[in-house]
Amino acid sequence: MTQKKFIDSPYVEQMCKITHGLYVHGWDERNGGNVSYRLTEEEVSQYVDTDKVLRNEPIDFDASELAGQYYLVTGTGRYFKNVIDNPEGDAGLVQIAADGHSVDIHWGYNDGAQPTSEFPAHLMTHINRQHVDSKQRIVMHCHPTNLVAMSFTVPLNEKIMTRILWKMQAESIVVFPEGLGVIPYMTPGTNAIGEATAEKMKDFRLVLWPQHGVFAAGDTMDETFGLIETIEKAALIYTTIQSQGGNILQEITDTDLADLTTRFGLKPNPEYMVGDSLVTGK
Ligand code: 2HA
Ligand code: ZN
Repeated sequence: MTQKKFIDSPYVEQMCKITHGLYVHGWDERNGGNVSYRLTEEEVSQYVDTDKVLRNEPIDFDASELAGQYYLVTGTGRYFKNVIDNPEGDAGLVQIAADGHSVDIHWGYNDGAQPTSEFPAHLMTHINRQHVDSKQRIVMHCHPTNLVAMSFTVPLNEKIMTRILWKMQAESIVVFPEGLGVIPYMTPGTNAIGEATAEKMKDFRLVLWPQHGVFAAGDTMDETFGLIETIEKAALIYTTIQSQGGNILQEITDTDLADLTTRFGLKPNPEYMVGDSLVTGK
């Protein structure tokens, strides 16, 4: 029996669709953005001979907690615009080696590419999200315009950011009841930004990288993309309000937020449920 080809698998198809979606939304210009998708041995072994390693690449931090796990990951320097036409060059299937300091490449990166420059932030996030919920399989980073713009005009404070975004549309608190985690501006592609992001990922599935972008985690590609779509829509409404003069006459009140948590059975961070009104500023 001929083995099914990994390039024809639903995992590569989903990666192509999502990277294309991120590109067409304008959230991943040029080589912006990166996505990683944890796959099980059972899923992978239907398509690739897991005993066969194409290449081994070092990683400069300890990922031994993830040893043996498989990840379909976008490549460093690659353009999301192009992944849909060239997934075997612009993405790869890697397995974390036993010592946690390198990855075995089983498929893809066929013109010499390597995993994303944000691989430390992805793997550190995967470690912490799996502690919270073993079903979490996706980490997604992109540059959503309006959310990034808010990181210039709104204090970098989790409660303030979260409450504004919750109040921009009824859907926000339903989709991200834990709110938005915020780290300081940090240099991308470093272990330090990876550690800061992963620390926030213990409590949040969305972490703002000020003046840069957002990190999101979830169970599926659709759910994780949906998180980003929802928070960016809230940020777009905020931008639009500012461009209409910024004079807010009415809002979703704290009582309305409480009613949403009751109606949808949410468990939001209680500290974010009460605070200043967007209308009166107090
Ligand atoms: O992969 O977005 O943060 C390119 C980036 C780095
Ligand atoms: Zn980025």
